Amino acid sequence: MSSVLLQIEKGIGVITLNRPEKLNAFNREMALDLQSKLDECASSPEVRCLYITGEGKGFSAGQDLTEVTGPEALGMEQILSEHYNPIVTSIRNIPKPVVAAVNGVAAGAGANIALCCDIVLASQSASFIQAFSKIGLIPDSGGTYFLPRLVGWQRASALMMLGEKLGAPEALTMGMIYKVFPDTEFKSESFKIALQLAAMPTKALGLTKHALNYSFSNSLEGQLLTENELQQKAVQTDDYREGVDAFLKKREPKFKGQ
Ligand code: LHQ
Repeated sequence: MSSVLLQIEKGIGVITLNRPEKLNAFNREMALDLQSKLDECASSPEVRCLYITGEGKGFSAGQDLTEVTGPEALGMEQILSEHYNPIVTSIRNIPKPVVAAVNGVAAGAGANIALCCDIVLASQSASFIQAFSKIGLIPDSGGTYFLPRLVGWQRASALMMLGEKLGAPEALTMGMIYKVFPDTEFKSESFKIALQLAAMPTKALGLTKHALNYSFSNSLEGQLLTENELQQKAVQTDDYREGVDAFLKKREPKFKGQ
């Protein structure tokens, strides 16, 4: 069985991290497998939204720590440059919405991969841990980039230094994630959001994501120029024409992602 599963259904690329006996901790095979599944979703015209979740009771416990010890251990540089950095870069650059459906514990790189997604949903019993400080590391996989932007400097700093487990409801209050659903309804409710996204104007969502990627590092003038440039692309899509036509005719739009 593959360590990452991909199923394409109803316009959604459902990616399932699949090492449940290790709480979906990342070994090299799983990291490379996730990269190739992300690439497949990026290039498939059938996929209009990605939905990343974990098999079993965890989302992901981050790096498989059995792979970083012993004579066969992979080097830190290799792990970051070949495993996590390409995953985070890919998620940010795929011009389609990516939902993280955090079904259980998300620790270390597992937490930060979830947090770099466009919409982060969690089950009531899920939790987030910046586990790095507990083993003498600094947060990686984009954690020092995304977390302060999501929750503010002070909270990010405390979460990263203390390495405390944060429950989903508290993560929601902090603005770290978008929504929390009861465990029993989590799968269906989170999937509903993915279905909604998959029926939307995909190109406009991809361009929105592109604009957001620059938002925290651009000046106002620069960001206005970026919006202007990206809106020129949005206005040329079939979905834009469909959206305006549907509004004027008081009917429901049928977006095709084109
Ligand atoms: C694991 C793991 C795991 C292996 C649970 N590895 N087996 C980048 C570059 C290079 C080096 C290092 O890392 C990085 C990035 C990172 O991600 S650093 C952070 C790495 N992750 C952690 O430090 C988290 C370690 N895990 C935990 O603290 C706990 O397992 C959490 C809090 C995630 C869950 O606790 P529990 O719900 O109590 O589950 P558990 O601890 O009983 O774990 C279940 C099994 O999964 C257990 O195996 P066993 O055979 O005893 O049943 C664990 O050993 C295994 N597991 N995390 N990262």
